[in-house]
Amino acid sequence: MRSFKTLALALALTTPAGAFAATLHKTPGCGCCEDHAEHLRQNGIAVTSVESPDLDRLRAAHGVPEELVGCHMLEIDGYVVEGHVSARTIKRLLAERPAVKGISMPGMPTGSPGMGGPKTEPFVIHSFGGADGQAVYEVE
Ligand SMILES: [Cu+2]
Repeated sequence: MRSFKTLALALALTTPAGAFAATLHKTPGCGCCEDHAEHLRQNGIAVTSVESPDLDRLRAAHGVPEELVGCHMLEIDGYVVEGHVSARTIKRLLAERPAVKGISMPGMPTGSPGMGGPKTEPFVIHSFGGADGQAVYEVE
């Protein structure tokens, strides 16, 4: 099982552009949302961005906890990804396919993909909607 997971992860990290498709829901006019979409596209995730005026309702419908609300919401392959999470971490999620609803990096940390400026602190990515509720999925 472990070797299968390792293989799946290796495949996911080397999959050619366009192999993953995603919808990014953003507040109308959000610029850093679009910069994050561009980061994902450059890393092989085909993102369509959609302006969603009622993001709160959408998040509630997808079980995103209030404290884990990020900048924007991505739907990809049955998962929800909140905020400026890197393409690498998203590909890890899709390769490992944990039993959670999604992952999130709350807020808009400086230096994260799509956000300008230097990185000043570790990026903590949480998972939610799993059997254990919320957990730390990755620290980048
Ligand atoms: Cu943002």
